Amino acid sequence: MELKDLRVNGKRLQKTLEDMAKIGATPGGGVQRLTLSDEDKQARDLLVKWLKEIDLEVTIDEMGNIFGRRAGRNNDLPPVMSGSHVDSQPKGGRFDGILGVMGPLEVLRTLHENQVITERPIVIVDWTNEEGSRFAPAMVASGVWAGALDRDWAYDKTDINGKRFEDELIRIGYKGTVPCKKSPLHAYYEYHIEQGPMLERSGKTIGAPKGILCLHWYDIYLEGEANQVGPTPMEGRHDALCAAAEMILKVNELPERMGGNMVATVGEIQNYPNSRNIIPDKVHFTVDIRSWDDDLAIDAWNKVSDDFKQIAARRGCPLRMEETWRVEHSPFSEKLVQGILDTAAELGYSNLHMISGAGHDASYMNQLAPTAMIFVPSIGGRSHVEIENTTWEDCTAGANVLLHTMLRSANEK
Ligand code: HGY
Ligand code: MN
Ligand code: MN
Repeated sequence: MELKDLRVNGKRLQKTLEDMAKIGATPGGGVQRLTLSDEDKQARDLLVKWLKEIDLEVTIDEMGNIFGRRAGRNNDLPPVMSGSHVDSQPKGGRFDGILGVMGPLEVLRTLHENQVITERPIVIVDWTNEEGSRFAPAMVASGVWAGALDRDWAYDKTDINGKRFEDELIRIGYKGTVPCKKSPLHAYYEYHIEQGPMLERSGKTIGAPKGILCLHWYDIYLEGEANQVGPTPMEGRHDALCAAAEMILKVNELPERMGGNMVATVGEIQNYPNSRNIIPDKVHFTVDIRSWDDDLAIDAWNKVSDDFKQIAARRGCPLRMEETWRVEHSPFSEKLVQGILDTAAELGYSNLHMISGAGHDASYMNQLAPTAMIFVPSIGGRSHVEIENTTWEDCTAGANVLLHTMLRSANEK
């Protein structure tokens, strides 16, 4: 068969996604595969089994990143890499991340069964802790591999129950010995659901984002004064939750205040002692600011953190603010992005040049090598929810575009 006529096996891709969706399946039809949980381990074990079935050289590095390497004709050449993540949000969907690992797996299965040898080696990767939900920050393992984050700093991160990242990596048996260190790449492709409404609204099948917004994460801690809610007069209270409530609305108002081109969200909050008849005296909440304009995002933070200081002072609630993580906006390789649009058109798929509001490991790979992403529609634009869904036809379409863009890059001398 001529290379141009190669197509993935959509039914087989669907089966791998269905098999993976059984791991950590939730009653609402989604998945819970929190980073370094038993469910994450199960998915990793299944992935490793599948990688070995097609004779890939499997390695696991110090951050638990799983690599499957397929030899090319010239193995001295930097490889083409494609991957994403098997971990999920607490009540996540059946496509976020896992499609970007099952997609390249399907591509390599297709090359394997057709005895296609490429000029360059090809590497598939599962990046540990892309989500950053259990252990902040997100994309931590691709960040360490890229040299942007420190391994031991990541090892010491703890979850809400005080469990350390490194200890959990050891517990599930995925703290590898291979150094988590970048190596030359010819190109990096990440296949992913859009997680937003743009493709569906425009009636297009394939999205090619020009890049990813910057992501800035902060953690806010407030102290108040706990007391019995009945006898304590309203005036003179130091109610940490009311202070937080005022601050959270300031975050919500921020994008409009900054003139748009930004999103800002408080997604996580803990309130203590969290008893209906005690005035709250400790609150922690998170702030997530994203924009294509890094300076605008920083200016937004400077403005809203000043508001926080004023609110805290007025309410007598001491405030601690930490910058948890920043990754710059990532403009992808124009050559690779155009290659995705052209390949989609050649394969007969409608396509859209767009932007990614969701963060991906591609942000860090983009700092090392020409990088681009392939998106397929999220039904209703929904993601990070159990009803996250994409049609099998669109999953297959995206995998075909991935097949041919990877082939083109892997056959470049
Ligand atoms: O935060 C994100 O956009 C990604 O899900 N880590
Ligand atoms: Mn993802
Ligand atoms: Mn996600």
